[in-house]
Amino acid sequence: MAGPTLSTAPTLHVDRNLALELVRVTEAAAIAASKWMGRGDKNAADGAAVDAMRKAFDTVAISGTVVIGEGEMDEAPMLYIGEKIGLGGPEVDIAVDPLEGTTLTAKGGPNAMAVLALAEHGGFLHAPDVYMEKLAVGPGLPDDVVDIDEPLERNLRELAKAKGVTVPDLVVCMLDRDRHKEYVKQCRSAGARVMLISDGDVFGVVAAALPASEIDMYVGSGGAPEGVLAAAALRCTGGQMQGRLMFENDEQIARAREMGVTDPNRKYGLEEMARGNVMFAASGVTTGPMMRGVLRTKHGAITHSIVMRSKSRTVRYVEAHHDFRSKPAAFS
Ligand code: VTB
Ligand code: MG
Ligand code: MG
Repeated sequence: MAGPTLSTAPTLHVDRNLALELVRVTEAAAIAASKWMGRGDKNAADGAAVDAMRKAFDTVAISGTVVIGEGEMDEAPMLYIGEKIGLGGPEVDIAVDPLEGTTLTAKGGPNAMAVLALAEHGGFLHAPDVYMEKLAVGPGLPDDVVDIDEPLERNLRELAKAKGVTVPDLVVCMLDRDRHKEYVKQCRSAGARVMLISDGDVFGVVAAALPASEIDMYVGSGGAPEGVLAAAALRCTGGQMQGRLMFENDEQIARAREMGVTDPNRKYGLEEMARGNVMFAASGVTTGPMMRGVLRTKHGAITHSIVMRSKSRTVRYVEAHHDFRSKPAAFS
């Protein structure tokens, strides 16, 4: 069996009403993080989001196990890997990034969001906290139109052909990092346009699959946990994604093996990262092309979220007006 921890066939039916419950969780995290927007303290912003998300989960009717979380039990007091969360209900696995884009939040930059995904038990790749090399494109394209093992230039050519456009029409998004210099060079010399983002590749990957976004392809390395979260979203929107874990030393490989990764060089497809019925929810902390951030009002806040389910493939945008005078403290 090649894939890690994917041997249990997911059978549970996940209630669609859960989708709205999940949005309440990301809303709570986003509201909490938004208090720290632009205040230069990324750890405080992260802590506030984690705390709020953890409390909000207590009101959700699931028997959840965190499989992608804030770290190991001894380093993360809340939402640690293996933690049981929820009121009780269907057995599900949970992937969270309570504040995806802590630096973005601290600096008031775009696209910070509170993110989570849910799968039936065994549905998520148990990704360790290492980098993952990622490649993603949107829906409606021939299978394997791009491949992480092919040269970027060839992927761009094939993608343009499949979309009926030319390479200069394409926009490729990646994290603005020195390690991506070669990709930038290759994209530009092929004629494609490059969108460099300072942080937040869940946004980059998901945006590549959203019809209203100008991003045609996402490429490059970022967090593996973020890769699994983005894969959950792409299972709902349609789109293609490949990922490969990147290890810097034997210790990381040993740790990954403990988490069920049998082949450290494996190229993961979308279904190997997020399998069976999955749901994805995210709420904007700061405004970006995908979602607006939290707007604080006289007595509350307005939040903007996206929630989707793989089963129906419905993508919902939820604008919520919160009145803190009539809400428990955890949600304000
Ligand atoms: C990545 C990316 C995230 O942080 O983990 C990045 O996936 C950290 O990358 O979306 P570096 O080590 O290169 O700084 C984010 O951008 C934000 O959590
Ligand atoms: Mg985080
Ligand atoms: Mg993150």
